[in-house]
Amino acid sequence: VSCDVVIPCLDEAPAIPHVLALLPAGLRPIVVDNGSRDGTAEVAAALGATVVHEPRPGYGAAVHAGLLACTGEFTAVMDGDGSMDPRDLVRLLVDVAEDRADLAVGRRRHTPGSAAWHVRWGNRAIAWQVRRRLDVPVTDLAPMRVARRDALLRLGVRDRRFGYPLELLCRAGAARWRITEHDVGYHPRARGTRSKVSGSAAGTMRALRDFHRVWREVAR
Ligand SMILES: Nc1nc2c(ncn2[C@@H]2O[C@H](COP(=O)(O)OP(=O)(O)OP(=O)(O)O)[C@@H](O)[C@H]2O)c(=O)[nH]1
Ligand SMILES: [Mg+2]
Repeated sequence: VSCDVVIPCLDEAPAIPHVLALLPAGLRPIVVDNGSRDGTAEVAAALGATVVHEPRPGYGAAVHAGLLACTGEFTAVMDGDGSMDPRDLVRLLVDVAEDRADLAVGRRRHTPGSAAWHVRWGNRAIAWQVRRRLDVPVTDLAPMRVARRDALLRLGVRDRRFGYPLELLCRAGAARWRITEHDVGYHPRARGTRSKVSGSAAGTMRALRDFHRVWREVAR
């Protein structure tokens, strides 16, 4: 199977070597950077990753740019901050490659210090809404995921900020995709890196605003 791994990164230079080192053989890393000031792009390129530069800021913008750069049959997406283990992608990829799922997603199993209680609780509450309203069988917000590249392109997720994973789940549910969810490890982000989303009040507010916009559109 040919699979690209899109890794959105903003100032993750201290984390990226370990992430790339743990990537299972055969999976091709595509690091998407937009404006890192700590040399993330250079570090990733020196280690053999394809580096894509996206001018627009935002998690969704980075993920979308990475998807456009993918060439393999399958596309995986995971964070580059050291909180996730790329080896967990294998079980997800197998589900899609063996056609048991159209979308395989991770369900974070937190280790101490990986996320504050309000973040875990918030994610779970939103996932519960997705389950209830859209009948999508998930308990987390698809922090790590694998699908076929052409199917992802056709799905047409429009969010370019932090509502991207939520919109993806909503659209996949509406399209009646078969979705499987597997436990994946979740660890404290790498030392020397900084939280962009859930670790600060501003990041959390941004994410909540983006989630609300996605809900409004889904309701429509
Ligand atoms: N290219 C790019 N990557 C981003 C952007 N925002 C976040 N990321 C990356 O997306 C991933 C998730 O962001 P995090 O800051 O770890 O968000 P989080 O996991 O909710 O927050 P923590 O719990 O603090 O780790 C990381 O790999 C980030 O580097 C962005 O604007 N551009
Ligand atoms: Mg993180």
